[in-house]
Parts: sequence; C-alpha cells; structure tokens
Amino acid sequence: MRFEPAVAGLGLGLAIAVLTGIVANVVARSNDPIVVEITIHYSHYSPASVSVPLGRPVTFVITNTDPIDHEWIVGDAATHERHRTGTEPVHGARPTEVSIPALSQRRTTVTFPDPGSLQFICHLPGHEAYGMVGTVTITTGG
Ligand SMILES: [Cu+2]
Repeated sequence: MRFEPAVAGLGLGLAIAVLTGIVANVVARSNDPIVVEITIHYSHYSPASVSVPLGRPVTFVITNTDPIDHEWIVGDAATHERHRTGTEPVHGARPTEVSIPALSQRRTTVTFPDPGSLQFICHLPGHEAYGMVGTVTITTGG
C-alpha cells in the first residue's frame, strides 16, 4: 500500500504530459493554414459543400479540369444577384471572386467574418442553371 502514492503520482505525471501534448497540438493546429481544395469537373464543384472556421484565413485551391473557363464567386444572396446581372468578364481583384481559366488552378485566401452559410457560384452564362453551385458553412465550433 505504501507505493500507491507513487503510482498515483506517476499517473498524474502521465496525465499532465498527455494534456500538455493535447494543448500544444491544438495551439499548433490553430496556426496552420487551412486549405480547402475544390475541383471543377464537367461544370460542377467537388466537393459542393465545405465547412470552414469563423475568422481564420482559409486558402481555397480551385482546380479547373474542364476545357472551358469557370468562376468561383462566394458571397451572400445580394452578391450573387449582382453577379447574375453583372458584366465583369474576369475576376481577380477580390479574394471572393476568382476566374479560373480552362485547365488551370487558382488559389485565394478568404477570412469569413460571420458565421452562417454562403454559396459559391459560377456566373458564366448558363453555368449556375446547370448546377455550378456550392455551399460554404462557416462554423464557430472548435
Ligand atoms: Cu462555370
């Protein structure tokens, strides 16, 4: 019975070591860039639904495997309504609006300031109607 405190101490030491490891891991992870890969194939996004954390930079790597140009525009309903009737042929100045030429890859980094759900859509003529629509869910959960 005399060695029980020693065993308990060893257990506590292990527990602290494990907890320290977990905390270090979480801290390290929170500094890593978040990368979300989206592939465009046959005028559809894959995956069509992604989940990202609130308030942290997310780098989207968008690969267009089609022999035609596409767009990736993320935003709220008002943003998309503007682009449906818009005349901008090429996007590149805003991180939330990306043109991806045929058989090419683009990256853009976006930090979402509000939780909720936004759509990403290709607004080239006919593409949205064909189904070139996706959803990004911004979550607060760790
Ligand atoms: Cu398209």
